[in-house]
Amino acid sequence: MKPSKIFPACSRRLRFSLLAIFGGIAFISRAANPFITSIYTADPSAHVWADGRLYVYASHDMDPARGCDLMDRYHVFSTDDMANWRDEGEILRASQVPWGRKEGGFMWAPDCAYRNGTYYFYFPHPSETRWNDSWKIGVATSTNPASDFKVQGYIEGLGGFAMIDPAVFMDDDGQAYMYFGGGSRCAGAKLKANMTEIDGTVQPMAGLEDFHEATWVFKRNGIYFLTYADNHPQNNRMRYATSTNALGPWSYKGVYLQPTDCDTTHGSVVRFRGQWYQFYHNCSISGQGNLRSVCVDKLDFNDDGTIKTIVQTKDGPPAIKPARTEKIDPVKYAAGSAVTANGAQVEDDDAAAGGKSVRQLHLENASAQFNQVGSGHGGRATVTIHYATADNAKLELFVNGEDYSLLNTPATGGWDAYTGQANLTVPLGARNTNTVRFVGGHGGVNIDYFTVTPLD
Ligand code: FUB
Repeated sequence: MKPSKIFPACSRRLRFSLLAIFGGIAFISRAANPFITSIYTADPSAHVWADGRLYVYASHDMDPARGCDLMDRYHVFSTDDMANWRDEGEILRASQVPWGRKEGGFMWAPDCAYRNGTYYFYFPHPSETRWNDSWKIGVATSTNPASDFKVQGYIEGLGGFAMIDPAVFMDDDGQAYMYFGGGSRCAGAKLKANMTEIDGTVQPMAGLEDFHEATWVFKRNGIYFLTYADNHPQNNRMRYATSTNALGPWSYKGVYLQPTDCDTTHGSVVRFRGQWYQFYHNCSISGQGNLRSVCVDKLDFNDDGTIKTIVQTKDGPPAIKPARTEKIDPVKYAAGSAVTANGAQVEDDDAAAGGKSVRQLHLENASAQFNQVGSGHGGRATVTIHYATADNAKLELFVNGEDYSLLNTPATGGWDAYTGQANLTVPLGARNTNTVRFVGGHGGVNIDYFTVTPLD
């Protein structure tokens, strides 16, 4: 593991502990923390957009991890009720950044802003092999909140050292501000109306105590709040400061998110239908500091306007309206149609809904491929695998030959207990031109069937 020069929290010796046993999730899931379990996600930046949904822009911890070096893509998740979360799919990966370092990786904590019909996605990424001194804040744009982003370039004139964790705050008067920083330095500046250039000078954010990284700014009752991660030994905490000016100076207020079980911490604060929420990450699924999972809990204020310490829960916040019925038209692909290889086999199985299951996926490189998958015009679709396992296992998902990373398939209680679900949203080609392949070798998993649910 490569040692980090400026972000020790990202490359500390990984702590190993027993994997937590957790329930599988479905495309439609009940609220729980972490609220995304099929893949590892971190650094959640939450926004409510005009369509009434709450969107979370997260980084993706690649499994297995090497510090935070291998993080090379972003996923977006959305909800309309704080209970049912939808994977909107991957929106950007390192190989799509023309000016990015040739080795990829290092797609760290992002943010997104909206102005005049365009969504601006900001992401920190190094431009050189010597990543530590070559950070840039890239900008990708789209007319959709969670798809079709194209890299436009990067914000010029910011320098390269410790330039991570961009956060963009849009003030009531339409003025946008960008904040960023790591390695004990936090800075902020106005953005021009084009959202891609700094307007004026970049200023240090004065008045913060023990700043480490993970800046976020929001406004309540005319007061600006700047939240950030501190340097608390072993496990960072979230602190905050307030100001009557978007660029400070700031008045330090204290710690409001105590350590999670993770060495890093990173959060965002958003108001959704009258309730404030704190998004953050922990390591409760993996027990590993660089395989993190996004969580959310309520954030409340005291009468004097200070933030109450966040209560970190396993259940998450309550749904804000009865869970709705998603408009879903899933297509089912049964185990019986799998083409197996390297020891995987389709076997008769009374416990499986389809009467057959794919087994022996514990063997290295054992795989089940499904051909002629898909229908309609293609686009984003959620692949949800239904499985049974006595192991805390994983399956590698390939779609049309592209590696979409390991999916967590945690224990369901037995080889016949087909209650497990894991999902990921991926791009599909038109009609039935797609292949979906599950590759094992990471613990045993019996596949009953998988579904494909179009999003676009
Ligand atoms: O996820 C990579 C880095 O870890 C982020 O940029 C930091 O804020 C910390 O969460």
